Amino acid sequence: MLIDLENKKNEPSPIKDINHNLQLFIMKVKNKIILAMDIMDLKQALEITESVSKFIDTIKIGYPLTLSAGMDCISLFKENFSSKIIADFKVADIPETNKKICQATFDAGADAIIAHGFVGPDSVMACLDVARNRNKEIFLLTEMSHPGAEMFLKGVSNKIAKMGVELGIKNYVAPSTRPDRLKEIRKVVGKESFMISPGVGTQGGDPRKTLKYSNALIIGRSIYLAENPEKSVEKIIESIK
Ligand code: FNU
Repeated sequence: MLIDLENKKNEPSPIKDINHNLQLFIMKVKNKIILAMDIMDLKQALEITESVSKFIDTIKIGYPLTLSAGMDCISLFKENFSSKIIADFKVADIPETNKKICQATFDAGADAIIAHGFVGPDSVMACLDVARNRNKEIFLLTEMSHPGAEMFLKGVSNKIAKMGVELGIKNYVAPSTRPDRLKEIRKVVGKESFMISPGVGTQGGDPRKTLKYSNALIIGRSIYLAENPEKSVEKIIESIK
């Protein structure tokens, strides 16, 4: 069951000392496509990114690549491709540990980090504080795109998004695979927020439908596993014109 925000209006908010101006930046994404580079072989990851680099200026790097190639690959990709790097570390720990994870990630050169919202406002604030101090950004993950997210996350994602708004967060992640949920989450975060969506292509999400509500698509396998990644990106760009 979805959280009915209208009926929860009178509930006291658990969030105190909110600074609505904590996050002021909105990322610009070329062609509305963020490349999810999850290839675990560094050489191959660099080659494929190179082949699509004229269309892409934002790359999402997560555990698959950093755990196999090391954190240095963040600045390597950033410099090689003059790209913004979103570190998809789905940060979900106690505040003190979240702080350390964000510090290390921004030290490695990331421009933004994805943090889970289900851990609550103190943990999210810890990420936001580090980001604010370094002029970096956080993306708040509301609901995930895979089928299993229906069991727990789907039921609380409106509430997570609402918490993000109360914390002054401007960037969100929401699932391309559930346009109805994208619509709902967009309503909660408002039209000024910046929403990016994974789950496009291989997981079943449709680029056009997704961009009705989201600002940019996160795409991995439909590009990097394609026989011709460059053509694949061109086709996606054509399909969203
Ligand atoms: P592709 N990703 C996701 N769903 O798929 N960060 C989420 O809810 C989420 C993500 C990531 O399917 C996933 O880890 F919060 O090959 C992968 O890196 O296009 C990318 O988005 C999707 O990859």
